[in-house]
This record gives sequence, C-alpha cells and structure tokens, in this order.
Amino acid sequence: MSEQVKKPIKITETVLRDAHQSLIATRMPTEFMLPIAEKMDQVGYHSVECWGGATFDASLRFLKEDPWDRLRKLRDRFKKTKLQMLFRGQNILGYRPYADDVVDAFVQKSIANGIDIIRIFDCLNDLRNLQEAVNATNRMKQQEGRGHAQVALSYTLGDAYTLEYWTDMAKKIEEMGADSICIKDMAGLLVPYKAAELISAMKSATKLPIQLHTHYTSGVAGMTYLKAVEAGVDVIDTAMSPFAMGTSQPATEVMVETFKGTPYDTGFDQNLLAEIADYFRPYRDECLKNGLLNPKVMGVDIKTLLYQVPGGMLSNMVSQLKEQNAEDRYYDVLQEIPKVRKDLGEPPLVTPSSQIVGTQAVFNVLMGERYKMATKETKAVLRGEYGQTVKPMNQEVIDKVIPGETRITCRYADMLENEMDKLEGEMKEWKQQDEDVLSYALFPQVATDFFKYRQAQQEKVDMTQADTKNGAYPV
Ligand SMILES: [Mn+2]
Repeated sequence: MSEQVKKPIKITETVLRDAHQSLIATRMPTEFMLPIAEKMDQVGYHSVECWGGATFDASLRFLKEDPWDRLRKLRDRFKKTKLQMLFRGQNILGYRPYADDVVDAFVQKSIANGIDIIRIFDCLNDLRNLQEAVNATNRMKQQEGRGHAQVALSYTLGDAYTLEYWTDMAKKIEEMGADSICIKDMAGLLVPYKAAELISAMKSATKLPIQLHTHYTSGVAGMTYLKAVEAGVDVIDTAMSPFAMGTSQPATEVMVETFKGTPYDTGFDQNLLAEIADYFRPYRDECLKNGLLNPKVMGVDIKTLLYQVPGGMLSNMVSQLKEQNAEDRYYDVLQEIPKVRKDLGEPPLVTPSSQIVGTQAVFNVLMGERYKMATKETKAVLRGEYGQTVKPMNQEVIDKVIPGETRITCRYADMLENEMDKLEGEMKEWKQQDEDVLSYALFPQVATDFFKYRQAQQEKVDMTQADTKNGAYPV
C-alpha cells in the first residue's frame, strides 16, 4: 500500500481577534492576552490573528488602550509565530474610503510594529479597492523582508457567484501580486460539499495558497473544513475551544484531533493546547456571568442559511425595528433584504454593505414605499463610490434615488487628494508617536477622546510621583 503524501493542514488561531470580536464584542484586553502569548507561540500555528477588524476601534473606544501598543507587546512575546491582521481595503479599519497615502502609511506602520500577514478584503469584492494595500505590503516586503499580502474574497451566494466567478477572481488575485487567497465566509454560508467543489476549482485555477475562514453560526463549519481540507485547502482558521463555535470559528483542538494520524496531521501537542484552553476558560465563565457573552450567540442559528443574512445583520435589524415599535414587520424586512441586495448589484453582505442593505430594507418597509427615503450610504453605493458590483444596479432605483447625478466608474480613491498632512495638522497637539496620526485618521472623535484620556493618565501619574516626593499637590 503506498503511503499518502503528507500535507499537514496549517492553522490560523483567531482567539485574539475574530473569536472575541464575534462572541464578546471585541472586549478582550491586552493585559489578559499577554500572559498566555509565550505559550501560544510554542504551538506551531501558521499564524495568530490578533489585530485589525474591530480590535482597533474597540481598543480606543471601550478599553482605552493604544492599539499600536497592543501590537508591539504581542510582537515581543510571539518570537516565532507570524502575526496576522484583517484590513478593509481602501477603508483600512474605518468606515470611509481613504486616500492612497493613508493606506500606504497604515500598511507600513502595521508591518513595522509587528504584523506579518495582512488579510485584505472589500465588501463588493472590487479588486481595485485592494490593489493599493497589496502594493504597499509588497513594498514593505522588499524593504524589510517581512510582509505577506493575502487577498480575501467575501463569500456569498447568488446568481452571479458561480464557480467560474470564484476561479476567475483567483486568477486575477494572483496577477495583482498577492501572496495568498482567503475565502472569507463571514456568515457561515459555505456548506461542506460546496466547499469541496469550490476549493478544488480554485486550486486548479491558481498556484497561490488558499486559506478558508468561516464561522460556526449555521453549525456546518467543522464539516466544511473537513471537506475543504480533503479538497486541498492549505490553511484553516480556528479558535481555542473556550471562545469557539457559535458565531465564532470551529475549535482548534477539535480540528487538530480530527486530522490526527492522517496526511493532514498538524503535529500540535494536545496537552499544550489544553493548558492554553485552561487559561481562557475562566475568562469565558466571567464573560458569561457579566453578560458580555450571551448564550444566544453560542447556539446554531439556522436562519443564517435560510435567509443568507449574517447573524450580526439580523440583530441590527431587530433593534432598528424595536426602536420604531415595528417588530411585527420582521418578516417583511427579511423578504425585502434580498430585493434591496439585487437593486444594489447583488453584493456580498459584509461590513459595511450588510449595514447599508439592512438599513435600506428597513426604510423601504416602514415608509410603505420602496426608496421613498434613501440613506446617504445607499446613495453612495448607487453613485459607485464603494466600487463596482458584480451585477448591474437597478436603473429604476438609480433614477429614483439619485436622479440626474453623475455615477463613477473609476476607482473612487483616484479622486481623493492625499490627506496625511492635513490629518496631522488637525491632531498635532496630541501626537506622541507617528502612529497617533493614523489612529486619528480612522476615528477622529474616538481617537481624540483617547488622546485626552491618555494625557490625563500621564499627568495623574506625574502628580502621584510629585505628591509622594514633596508631600504637596502641584497644580
Ligand atoms: Mn470572521
């Protein structure tokens, strides 16, 4: 009997980013992460995802932490494991499109402070919105010998999203100079046998390594990984068991055990993983007790598959309806969502397109007339500011919402002037490091509040020192 060629499946650990973003609103503080980092560094992970996504916003806004400081502290402790971040293309980690000089500076500082792999995605899968971040990463790779540009395709279902669409995208991503491809299934829509089909097709279209990212929301994720691995996927994203499953990823230990003794064996030490899980478990219990972790997000939400709407989008919609005392319109809105999505060119539903489609659907139902009112963001999508959609947008809707306005077909960022100097001018009284300008660029108000807090803390520390030395209170 001939022995099968060994191909250990590589693992990206998400407990320090997506897992706590998905389960406890991104509230895990740096001080909790640091004591376990050195142990995690011994596992042999392909990478540890620990930055980007909502971690940047949540650090500044809720935890009153400098996200750059978190990154540097993690880098110090992860001596051999690659650190990975999630990056929203031209929107960086914010909610608006930025000029290229801000994208370049952000990529440069991310890598300089410790990031190895940058996973870059766009909510419309418009590759033009990813090119600048890829170029900036490649420049750093040449200068510093570090930096890996991974382009992520937002996975979705619909007429336009055929196997041909995905394989065609894979070829284009290879041409644009990326180092690897990720299929980013934020809603858990990719079912096991479809995953096998998709991965086989993509593997035959490109030589680039392929990584699969999914969520356990609909309950199929573990099986989806199994079929994807058999079909040749190179890397999967998992989370340590205390912060796995539900709206998070499949559990690391479970996937490791699944492939033990097969050609895909990770070789990870289950005892070491158990020690790491022991560290996270009491924190999970604490989160359950204080309400940060809602048991509701831990179960299987099969509605995700039924309506193809990400879990977060459903909960947003319910709270919007509650505010309007219109909870009885829930099913009307659910039916309206796919219609709005079609009108807007059938985009994937991921931040920010998910919020834009969801909010517009609520408006359409509650106003009693479709597009009687349109949000600022719906108008921007129709104008083409977010990029090109895979299908054409509905001309009747365009005529009704933005009559006579010019639509953009170029890359929107080409119309933006460089903005780093202007941003620095606005915030220079607070600047203590170059990175502060970038924090301000992404979240002007939140970052300014944080800078004020930081200064107050620093002055308070000085005051206590002065106090003990002189026994007097300086003014
Ligand atoms: Mn995710």
